[in-house]
Amino acid sequence: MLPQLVKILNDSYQAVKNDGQDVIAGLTKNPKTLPPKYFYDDYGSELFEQICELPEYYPTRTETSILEKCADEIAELTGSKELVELGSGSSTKTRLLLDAYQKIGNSFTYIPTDVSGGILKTSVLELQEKYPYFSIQGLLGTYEETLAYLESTPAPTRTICFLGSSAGNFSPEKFDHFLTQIARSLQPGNYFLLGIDLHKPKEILESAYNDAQGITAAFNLNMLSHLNWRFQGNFDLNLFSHQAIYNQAESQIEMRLYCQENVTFSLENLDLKVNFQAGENILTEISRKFDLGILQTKLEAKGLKVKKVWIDPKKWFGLILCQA
Ligand code: AVJ
Repeated sequence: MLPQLVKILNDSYQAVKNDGQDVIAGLTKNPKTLPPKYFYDDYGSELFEQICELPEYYPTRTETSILEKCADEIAELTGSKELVELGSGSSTKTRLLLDAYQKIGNSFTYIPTDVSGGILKTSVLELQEKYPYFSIQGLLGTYEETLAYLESTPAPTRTICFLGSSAGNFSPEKFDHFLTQIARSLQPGNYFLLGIDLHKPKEILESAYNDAQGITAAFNLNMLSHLNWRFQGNFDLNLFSHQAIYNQAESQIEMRLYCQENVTFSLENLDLKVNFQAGENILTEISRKFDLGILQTKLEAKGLKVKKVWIDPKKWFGLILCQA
């Protein structure tokens, strides 16, 4: 059923023995780290949907308010016949763009891509019903797999969108490499639409990542249960606790899981044993907050010409439209 609806770019989301090299690398480092993509098993994607609705979590509703104002203009400026979205999740905000492209009335293909098969399949079904004249083609895979695929399938009028400030998860070096891959996946005249979280007071940031209901804590802890099922692990979630702090010097939220005891866990499928000392932590996510000017210079240096920028009145969030 799934392969007919959603094209699977490889088998890395089955717990095969040679997978998870990034987990091994991260957990054998000091300090320990894990890649944020492991938040998003099906339950994690569900928790993220709940985060987007939290009163403290401003990014989703701020970006939505910007899209409500500029979606028509984006559709007109780009005139694209293909919209690819990286990390599409439920594609909720994207529907504003899809509505705008529908008004233009061209033949149109939407390609949502995600690492969570569950949410991707559900959204593709819903979208196909809501937009019967669009071709909807889900791609299940990581950013790297998706961008490699896009590079091999050029399109004359393509827009790639990357919303929600997920670009904040990359270190500056990884972001640089990511933008190179984006530029390679676009032909001259194609577009890149980037949603980006901007600098703001520490208190607002820290409460957005430490919500009162504890959903963000559950989302963070769920990474360990994801690793448990994917790699036959035995992490005891009761021994870990969530922390999110804003590192002002690096302009980034840092989310960690703190281990409370001296303990060893194993991930059988990876032949890995992981020792923790009481108080030791794993860095599970950085979420960088950007300066628009610096970011624009960076994009231009990658051959992505900034065509237009939209921001909300509080200057909390920005949408940047670039052309290759
Ligand atoms: C999906 C990466 C944009 O960094 O704000 C939300 C993930 N982590 N709450 C973010 C997240 C904790 C989110 N991104």
